[in-house]
Amino acid sequence: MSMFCYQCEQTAKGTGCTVQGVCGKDPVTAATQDLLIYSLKGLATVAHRLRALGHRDRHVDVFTVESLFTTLTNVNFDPAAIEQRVRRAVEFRNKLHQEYLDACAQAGTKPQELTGPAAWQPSADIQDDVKQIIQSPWVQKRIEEQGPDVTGLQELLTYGLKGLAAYADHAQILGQQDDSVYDFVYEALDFLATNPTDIDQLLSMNLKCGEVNLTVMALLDDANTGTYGQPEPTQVRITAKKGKAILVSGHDLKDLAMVLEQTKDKNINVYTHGEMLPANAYPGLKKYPHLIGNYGSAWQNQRTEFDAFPGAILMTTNCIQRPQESYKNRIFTSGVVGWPNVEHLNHGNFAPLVQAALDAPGFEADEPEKTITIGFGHNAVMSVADKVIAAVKSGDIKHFFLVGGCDGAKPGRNYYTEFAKLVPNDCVILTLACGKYRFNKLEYGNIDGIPRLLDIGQCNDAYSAIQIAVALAKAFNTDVNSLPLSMILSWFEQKAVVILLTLLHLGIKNIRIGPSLPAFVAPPILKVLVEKFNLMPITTPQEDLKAILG
Ligand code: SF4
Ligand code: SF3
Repeated sequence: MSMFCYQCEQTAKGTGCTVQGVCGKDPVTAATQDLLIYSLKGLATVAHRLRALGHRDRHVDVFTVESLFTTLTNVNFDPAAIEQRVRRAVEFRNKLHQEYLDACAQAGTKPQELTGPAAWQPSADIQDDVKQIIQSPWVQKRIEEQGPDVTGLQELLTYGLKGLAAYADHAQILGQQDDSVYDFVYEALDFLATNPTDIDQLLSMNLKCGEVNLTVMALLDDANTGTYGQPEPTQVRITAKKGKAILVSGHDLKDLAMVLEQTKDKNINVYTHGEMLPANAYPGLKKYPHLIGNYGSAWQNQRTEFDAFPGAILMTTNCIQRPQESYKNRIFTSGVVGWPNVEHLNHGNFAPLVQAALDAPGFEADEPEKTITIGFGHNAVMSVADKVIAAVKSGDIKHFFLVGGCDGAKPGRNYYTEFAKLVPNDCVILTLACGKYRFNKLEYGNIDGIPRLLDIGQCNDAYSAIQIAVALAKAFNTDVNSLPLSMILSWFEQKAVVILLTLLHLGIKNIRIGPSLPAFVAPPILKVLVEKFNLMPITTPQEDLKAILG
């Protein structure tokens, strides 16, 4: 075995990637990521204690959150960039440690002696540490030594933190931060640094992660809507127009805004891809006439779609895949994303992207116009709440299905297409995240003028879905679990993990999850989740619909 990673849904054989990641992650990158997580635990151990003495450091906070995000599936495959973060984590830890000693001296208290990751010193050449991990991967070692249940719960928390960090980073980029969020990130990493084995404690820390993530999602909602306005129902073109072209993928709205600004008088058309589709519904982004619409579909189709795209491509966040030679020179990364030898654009300077678009041929002709409707965030749905409530009361709407989450390459994900097709005509489908590409170009019609498919937005907009559910519950004087609403979720990476933790923290029951269960949730832990929350794996669309609608 040269690596061990089981953090995402496509993990090899449903148990763990041990030779090479299915995502393309190699053993060196995997081991360097393990080292980064370890060094962040050390940094957090010190930061957590220092914060208790009233000392905070925003620079370190942002670094910690960005570093966690870096290790999320399909974000950064560049071991050199990750190694640099390991060094900086140790530097920051040492700096904070000195501040901790000074603060203790000032307060007249005895500093705690720090051990484990907080005392770890990297080898002169970090590659020596990396080689050791490759010989004996740490997560695998913990599974062998303390069992899959405890290790799985520790990793569930680690992955929850990665997801939370991704959302916190997005919010922070647009100026929304909260000390309580950083406090929790350090508290949880410090907790993990002690190698906790108590199942109840681990479960409750996981639910706390879900709770804090709700705060993060609210911050992100404020950040997005405060900067670009409330998304509004919008017809988005999904076919190309003649001309030079740039494709922006991932989740980072600010990067897209900067690209739009820097191309506005360049005669270049800008398209969204994957999770960037919902950007077309924001007033502050759709005001640019050269934001043409969306091109392509979800992340796992990018190697074909980017190959066919006759322009330049920007990958702002997950999910990047190994670029093909055919477009390696016209794809760029930004933010925490990285791929060896792919040009990384820093500090909002997208000039190389613009130049690559001008050098590429562009689309030769307009494709026939086709559109889909998006933009049903909580504000838009709430504005027609009276209509929705009346339709439910009159029996015109019988049930709501939230069919949302990640997409991926597994054939089992056809379930979601089939499910959406089979949903009866008197039911409404709410959707979000990239899994919607499985069914968002089908015709659904409407009920009393309410579209039967309501696209809430990115996975980053899960807060909107929660707000809509809570508002419906309030309108019907009941709780979310008693609504005619079923959640059918698809997961792939760690952002979906933390959203699930948030839903569980909110006490939401009867969630169906697929296409397969996480490898890191061992059977005894699954049993607890089933007993407490009636969490269910998906079966077949027919059976699940029958079970829900009777
Ligand atoms: Fe495997 Fe997923 Fe880990 Fe990649 S991120 S190595 S595919 S488990
Ligand atoms: Fe998709 Fe990667 Fe998760 Fe934002 S882009 S949902 S998988």
